Amino acid sequence: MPIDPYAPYDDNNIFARILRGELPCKKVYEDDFALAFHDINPQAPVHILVIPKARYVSWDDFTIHATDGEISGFIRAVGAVAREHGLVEPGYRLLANVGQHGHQEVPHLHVHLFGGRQFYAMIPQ
Ligand code: DGP
Repeated sequence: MPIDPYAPYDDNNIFARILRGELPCKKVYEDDFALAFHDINPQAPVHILVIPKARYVSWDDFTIHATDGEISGFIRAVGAVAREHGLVEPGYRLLANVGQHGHQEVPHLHVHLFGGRQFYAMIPQ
């Protein structure tokens, strides 16, 4: 079920539990601002989720309430993960689902990083 974009942050969401080390993940990157790990249900040869360490429900919440340091730290982390996986030259795709129409299922901001193959139509018809 897509999340309610107006709900307060849920400290028991699955990514909060991964951040606290209560649930495992296949970690590929970590710094002060972000954690990145393989998606449990990969949609491409490379499918990594990058999440901020701080408590933000969505891209909307993040871009309203995060500090400039948190925003720049998180966005730089996304770029670093792509570089570390050799995705810059062949290219890659970023996706952030937001709320009901975006079909966001986990209520902790995450950016999907897809790579390792050619992509075509941006939105399936
Ligand atoms: P979204 O629809 O944008 O909220 O995508 C949520 C993604 O999170 C989806 O691709 C599957 C992934 N996911 C859900 N639960 C887990 C988990 O426990 N571990 C990992 N690694 N990924 C998860």
